[in-house]
Amino acid sequence: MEFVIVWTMVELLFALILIVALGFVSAVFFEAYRRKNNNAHVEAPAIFEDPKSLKQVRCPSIFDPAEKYISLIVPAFNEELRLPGALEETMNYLQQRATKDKSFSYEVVIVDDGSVDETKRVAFEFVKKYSVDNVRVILLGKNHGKGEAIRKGMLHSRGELLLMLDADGATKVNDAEKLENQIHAAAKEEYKFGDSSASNSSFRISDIPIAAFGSRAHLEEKALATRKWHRNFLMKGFHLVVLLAAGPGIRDTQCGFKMFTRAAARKLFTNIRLNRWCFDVELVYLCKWFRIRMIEISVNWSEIPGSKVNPLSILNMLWELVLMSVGYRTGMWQIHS
Ligand SMILES: Nc1nc2c(ncn2[C@@H]2O[C@H](COP(=O)(O)OP(=O)(O)O)[C@@H](O)[C@H]2O)c(=O)[nH]1
Ligand SMILES: [Mg+2]
Repeated sequence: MEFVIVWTMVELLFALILIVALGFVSAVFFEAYRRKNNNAHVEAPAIFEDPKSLKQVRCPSIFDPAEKYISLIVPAFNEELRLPGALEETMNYLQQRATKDKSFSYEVVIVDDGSVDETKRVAFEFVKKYSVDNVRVILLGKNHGKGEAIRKGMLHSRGELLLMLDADGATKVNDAEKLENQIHAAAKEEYKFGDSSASNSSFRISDIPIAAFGSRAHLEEKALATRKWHRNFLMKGFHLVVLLAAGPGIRDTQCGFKMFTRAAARKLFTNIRLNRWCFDVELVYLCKWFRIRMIEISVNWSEIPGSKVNPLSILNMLWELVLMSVGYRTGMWQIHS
């Protein structure tokens, strides 16, 4: 009799595991299918308003020709405390560069998706101070995630080069020059710029698809030595999953400091489907698919208190990576060029 009960328990457990696994697989396929046409995205128009005149400003599109040299896209969610300092520093840097070099033009696009603190007010204060031509705010209403905020910012910016950077100033903005220099060098190489037979006059950096990934991989050894073993274990595990999902090429996919040429951004951000923490991994996958040249460049990085990453984000990361693998590998997610 006891023997029978034991087996019944094992069977029950087995059935339960089977049900959970089946449920998970169905959920993945359902969600991947739902995102088939990128329709998980927010297609609300991005409307910019000049807080001084209260007039609406025409919303640019990534398909328009560039009007600025560089756009900085800053995702900001509940950043009333961290945004002001980092943004002030960024604006000082940009203004200094513009004073020195008359051909340097810029814009900062802050994307807030439903912050419940004073982020919106803080951001609009910067618009007032620096004018709507230089600082713009996109409000997405409700929270969609960092990836979605960046996607929206990229699709409505005007730069030849587009830089995404975190609102906490974890990477100092002057490292942008490192990325710019490497992009310029790679572009020249790609088009044999040094070759006198190439036509230099028609050369526009915005037309050459290149992605520069800021990287903290050079800090990894030190981090491994100082962090708790379980965090290192998690990190190694994450690297392995990323490798399986997107393949090799970029050691640090998750750094918040990345620069794209307009041509690259147009291809990448019209296709991207992940909207939270793992959109960076999808960027790597898409770069490879499009054969967009990727460069990984070491940048400075400081851990700023107040991170929005929590244990739930880790589950979300795994979920997004599974979604992506299923979406692309089953052919459900088509890439449009
Ligand atoms: N718009 C938007 N930004 C987000 C969201 N989650 C994170 N961010 C932004 O992403 C950047 C990096 O976030 P942070 O919490 O510092 O991540 P960590 O540095 O990886 O620990 C910051 O600018 C955040 O405001 C979100 O849901 N929406
Ligand atoms: Mg941070």
